[in-house]
Amino acid sequence: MPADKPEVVLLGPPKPVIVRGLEAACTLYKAAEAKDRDAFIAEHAQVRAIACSDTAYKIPGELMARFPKLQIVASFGVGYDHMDAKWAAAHNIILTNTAGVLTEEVADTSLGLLLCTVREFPQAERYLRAGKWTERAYPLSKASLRDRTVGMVGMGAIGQAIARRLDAMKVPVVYHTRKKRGELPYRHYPSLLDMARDVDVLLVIVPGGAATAKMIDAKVLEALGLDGILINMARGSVVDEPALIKALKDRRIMAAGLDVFANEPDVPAELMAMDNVVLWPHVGSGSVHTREKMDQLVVDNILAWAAGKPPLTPVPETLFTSWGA
Ligand code: 8YV
Repeated sequence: MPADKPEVVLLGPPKPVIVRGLEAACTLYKAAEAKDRDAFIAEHAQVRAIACSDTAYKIPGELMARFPKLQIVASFGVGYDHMDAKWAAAHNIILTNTAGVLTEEVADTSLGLLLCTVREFPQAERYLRAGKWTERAYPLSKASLRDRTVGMVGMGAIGQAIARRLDAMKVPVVYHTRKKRGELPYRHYPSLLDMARDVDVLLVIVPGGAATAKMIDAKVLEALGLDGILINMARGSVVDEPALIKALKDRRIMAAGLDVFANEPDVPAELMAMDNVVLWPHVGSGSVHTREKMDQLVVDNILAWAAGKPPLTPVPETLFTSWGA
C-alpha cells in the first residue's frame, strides 16, 4: 500500500469538501491549477489514485493508461459514463461513483420536473410575472397526473425512489428494464415500444453510455403518442434529441421535461423557443446538502483505498477483490 501520505491527483474543479478532505490525509496534486495538462500528467504519472470532482471530466482508457500504477479512480456522480469502466476492469483499476447519497434528492427533482411539465407550472409563473393574470386566469392545464400511467425507463435505486413517490400520489407505475425485477410490485415490460404504446408518460432514469444511447428514438416517441409526455432525468445521450425536437414541433407528443441534454451546457435553440417543454440545467442532485455528500463520498472512497480497505461504492464493472501490490 502507499506510504503514510499517499499521493492523489485531482481532476476537475477543486471543490472545497474534496480538497479539504483529501489534503488532510494525502498529498494532493490539482490538475485545475496546472498550466500544462500534459506536463502535469507526466509529472504525476506514478500516482495510484485519482479523484475526479465532475462528471463533465472525461476519463477514457488512454488517460488512465498514462498512470501505469493506477489502482483507483474515485469520481463524483452516480452516473459514470464519463469513465471507461470496461477498460478499467481489464486493467484492474477500481472505479467508484457516488451511488446512494443522491438517490432521494434526484427522486425529489424528478417529481418536480414531472409535475412542472404535466401541470405547466413554469409557464403559469411566467404568465403571472408577465402581468397577464389581471387580464384573465391562466388556462387550465391540458394534462393531469390524475389520468396517467408513468412508464419508468430504468428502475435502479433512483427509479424505485421515484416510483415510491408516485405510489404515494396514487399514480400507476410500470417499467421497462432489460431484466425483470421480480421483487418489485410494478408491471414489467420487456419491450420499450410496447410500454410506450400503453403509457402516456415516459420517465427516463437509466445510466448513460453505449448500451442506452438514443434508446428514446422517433419510434418510441411515435408510440408514446399525441398525449405523451417525456421526462428525461438520465443523460442527454439516451434521447435522440433531433427526433425529440421534431416530435415536439410536429406535436406528435404533447410535452417534454428535460434536466439533461445531448451537448450540455448547450441547449438547442429550437427547444428554447418551444412553449411545451420545461428545461432545467442538470439540477437533479443540485443542492448544497447533496452535492457535499457526493463530494465527501469521493473523499471517503480515496481514504478507504489509502487505508487498504475495500472501496465504499465501486461501480459494478470493477468489483473489488484486493488492492494488489
Ligand atoms: C450531477 C449526475 O448533477 O450524479 C450524476 O450522475 O448527473 C448529477 O448528480 C452531475 O454530475 C452534474 O455535474
